[in-house]
Amino acid sequence: PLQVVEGVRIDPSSRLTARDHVGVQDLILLEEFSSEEAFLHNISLRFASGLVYTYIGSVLISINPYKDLGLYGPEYINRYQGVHFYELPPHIYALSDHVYRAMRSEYRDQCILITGESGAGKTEASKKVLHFLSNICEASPSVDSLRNRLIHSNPILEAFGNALTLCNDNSSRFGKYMHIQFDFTGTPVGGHILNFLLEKSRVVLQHGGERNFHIFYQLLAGGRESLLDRLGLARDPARYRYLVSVRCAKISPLNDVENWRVLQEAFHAVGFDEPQIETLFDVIASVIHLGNTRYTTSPTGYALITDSTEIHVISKLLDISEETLESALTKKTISASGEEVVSPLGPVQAAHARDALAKAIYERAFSWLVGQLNNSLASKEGGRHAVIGFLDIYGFEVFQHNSFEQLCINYCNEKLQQLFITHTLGTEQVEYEAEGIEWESILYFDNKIICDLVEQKHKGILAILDEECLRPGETTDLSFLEKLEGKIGGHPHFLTHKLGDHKNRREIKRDEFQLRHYAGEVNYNVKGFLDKNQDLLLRNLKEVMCGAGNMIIKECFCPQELNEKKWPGTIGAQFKSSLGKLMEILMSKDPSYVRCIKPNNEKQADAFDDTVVRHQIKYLGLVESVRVRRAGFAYRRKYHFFLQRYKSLCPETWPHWRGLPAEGVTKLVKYIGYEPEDYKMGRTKIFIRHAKIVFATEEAFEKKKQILAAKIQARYKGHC
Ligand code: AD9
Ligand code: MG
Repeated sequence: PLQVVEGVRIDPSSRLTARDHVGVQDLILLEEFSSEEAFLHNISLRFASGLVYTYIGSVLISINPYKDLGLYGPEYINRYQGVHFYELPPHIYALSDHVYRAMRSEYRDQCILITGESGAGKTEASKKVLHFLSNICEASPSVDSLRNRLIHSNPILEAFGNALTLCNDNSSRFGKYMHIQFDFTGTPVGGHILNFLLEKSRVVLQHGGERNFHIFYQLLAGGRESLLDRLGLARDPARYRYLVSVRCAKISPLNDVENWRVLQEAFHAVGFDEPQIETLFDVIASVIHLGNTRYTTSPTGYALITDSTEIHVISKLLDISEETLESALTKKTISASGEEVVSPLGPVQAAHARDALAKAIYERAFSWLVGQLNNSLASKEGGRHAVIGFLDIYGFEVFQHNSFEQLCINYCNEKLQQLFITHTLGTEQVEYEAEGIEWESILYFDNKIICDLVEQKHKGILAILDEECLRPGETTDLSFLEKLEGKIGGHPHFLTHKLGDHKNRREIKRDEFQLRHYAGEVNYNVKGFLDKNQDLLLRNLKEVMCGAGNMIIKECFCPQELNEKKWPGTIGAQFKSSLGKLMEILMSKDPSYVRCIKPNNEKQADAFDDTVVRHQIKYLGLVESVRVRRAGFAYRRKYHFFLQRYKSLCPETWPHWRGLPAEGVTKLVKYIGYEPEDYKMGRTKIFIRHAKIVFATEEAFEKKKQILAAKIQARYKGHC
């Protein structure tokens, strides 16, 4: 037992950590630490008691409860403020507070990386972080106003960037990195949002059982009669081709009317004015009408628009000429040797051009919206700010049919896993070295090999796709597949139908390739890859849009674009480059992790599917994370911090220690009874092997505080 002054004796085996008394709240404390079963058993036990949060050291594991646990009210925000990380049961607020304190104490940028598969709870977690951080300091008119704008930016982003998918009723279809800026007093002064690759193919096509972006349905369900009249829209989404997927029979569980109301409130809170909102809905309505623009085929085989009702409405909404729009939707202009040649489009090409326009309008309007939010959140104060960023991106996903979008999404998740590995498993070793501490290394799966497979220059899948897109002559999606087979056929994480060896693997169709991702095998259908990667919008359509009177369209399509010689690159190349920049941003900050886990695939409350969870534990590398922490030292503290906190436990260090902090810590831990094998002294920190020692010390500190408080009170009474 630890010997502590004034008769306080602590037994380190008393599991002081288990303050919520179900399983262990930090998985590092598991007896059978290396077993996946013990891990699973512990979190399922906790889940059954409504304890959805558990730590692995400073990493927070969060299991989606799929129900309201009443854990996030103002009383929780108060409770978790300024409290030491391990003193209360694990919570997303504890992590947020920890990050905030870390930012304040050293005024260093922090980031919180929230990862997990689709539906695991990332977006909800990011909202909790935002909520906590925007409520962290004393109310003042400027703080309240910023808080209001920060909180209300979410419903806007979700309405336009989220959709119902088979994995998640409110699935993020774009990546979001948001940061809050703080001044040197720790007061939030501004915010900024970076958005990544919106899944714009959804605007024109959704898979069975899925929906388009929420905003379309919210507008039809919640918009006032007069608004819909002005936009020329009817209430029933079934009338609009873009809003009803081929086999979409699912009744939405979402409350579109209520969400529309929340959205209107949000628009006003972030400072949109009425004309802006009206113009935005003109744009959204024009996309819906574009979807209903139908073509017939002329006797010569070209596309004709016979019913120009839709063209008429769109022209009015976007303030463009009806004739030019109709012409641009049925013909294309090619410049050849200084001359312009106009050629009519076939019906398939025309439909394609129309869909490309709808996608471009929606995507650019979305970016415009993010730009507006950023204007509203921008800090008015100059000077240096420290930031806390948090990343909420689309999670790893596998559907029956996976396309280019899933490849981008899953590649992005590979990159985040890579970051986690480097930071938590790799840096551990670096820190021990820097501090001069010996340790034994642990094996873990490093997914760099898969990141390389996708992104490597010249040899990676994206590079091969670009090459195929740029190769003159007849290239098709299938020729791309063949090229892949030829170039990366031997890669251990790549397989096609032709390459064989399908043992224990998902069946691969002839037009698919399979990647063995860190999180599982995914078959990608190559149909549409070339098109999606090139993302061509016919020049005439761009020209029409550049001439629009609608202010948002005007801002989204600028005439310079028509003259620009420099091509921005393929979608794949742009995505790779923006991910690269994101990684740089994240690497320049101190990271904290939230690993979200989905308890079942049915979006059900109170259902914990062992197989589903076990799979996630495995691929997230969680057991390895525990092992790494256990093999080394569970906890570490800078000497001065450790001494500052616990100095009252030793008469030699209390109330002041005048020597070097490391010497004070040595005196202190010897006095309270640490055994030599319990800890090691590094260059700047004390490393403590088992967390239970820290908790025992923490408990002793609590008791000591009580004793001291009682003494002070007694003295005070004596005086009276
Ligand atoms: V995706 O990759 O964007 O498709 P996410 O973001 O990981 O996914 P999301 O946060 O949207 O998942 O959570 C899915 C649903 O689970 C939410 O709409 C809630 O209904 C439910 N959820 C998630 N977290 C919580 C929670 N802490 N408490 C209650 C939750 N319900
Ligand atoms: Mg999400």
